[in-house]
Amino acid sequence: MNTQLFPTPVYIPHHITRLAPEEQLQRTEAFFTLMQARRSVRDFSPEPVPFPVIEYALRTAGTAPSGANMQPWRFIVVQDPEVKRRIRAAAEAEERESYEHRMPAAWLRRLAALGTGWHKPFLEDAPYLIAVFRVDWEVDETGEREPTYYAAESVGIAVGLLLAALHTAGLATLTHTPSPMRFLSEILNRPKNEKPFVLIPVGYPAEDVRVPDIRRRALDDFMQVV
Ligand code: IYR
Repeated sequence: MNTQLFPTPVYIPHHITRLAPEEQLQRTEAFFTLMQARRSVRDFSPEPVPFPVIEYALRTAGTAPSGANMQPWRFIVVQDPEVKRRIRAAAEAEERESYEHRMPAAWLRRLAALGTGWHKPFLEDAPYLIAVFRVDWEVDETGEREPTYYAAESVGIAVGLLLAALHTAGLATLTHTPSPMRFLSEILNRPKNEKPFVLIPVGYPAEDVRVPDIRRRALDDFMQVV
């Protein structure tokens, strides 16, 4: 029988600055304007990026809410050119197979408008690749597996905060999901309880970068008030 006592919660005060409605509107509007300018970028400059900026953006990612506060994320920052080269080679091999054999026509038709393909030079050009892993279980003191909860949702929220923080710093990102991503676990020596979630090149956009002319849904299209 498990005789372990359940911990009692410890509460502390929490303060948030109360804003006047005009100030609230002004700030949310300003944040929207900033985020509206974010685009997924597929052409990166090799120009270096200050590492402390990456660290602060990752601290921000780590503020995300998570199931049972288990913070089921790991972020591996890749800057070693040789590791980037291996990641690119493995990603391109999988992506080539996907584009040429695995992806159904409907999917390829969707991607055609974005101009994507299996060549992934950004995996070597970008100064940093942030490989995000989802922790599916932890191992407790007795060696027992303890599951995490809502891991995908938690990591997804953390990645959203990360993209916003990097964009705030004037950096470009791509949420890249080469499929399957098992090679990332091998190349980066990750333990079995971590699953690759997404691979994020980070850097400055290449000079004269162009992005697909896509539209965002209007608010009325994705919000309903009942
Ligand atoms: N992972 C591939 C294909 C791809 C899939 C989706 I969904 C995209 O929005 C974009 C690309 C690639 O990175 O090219």
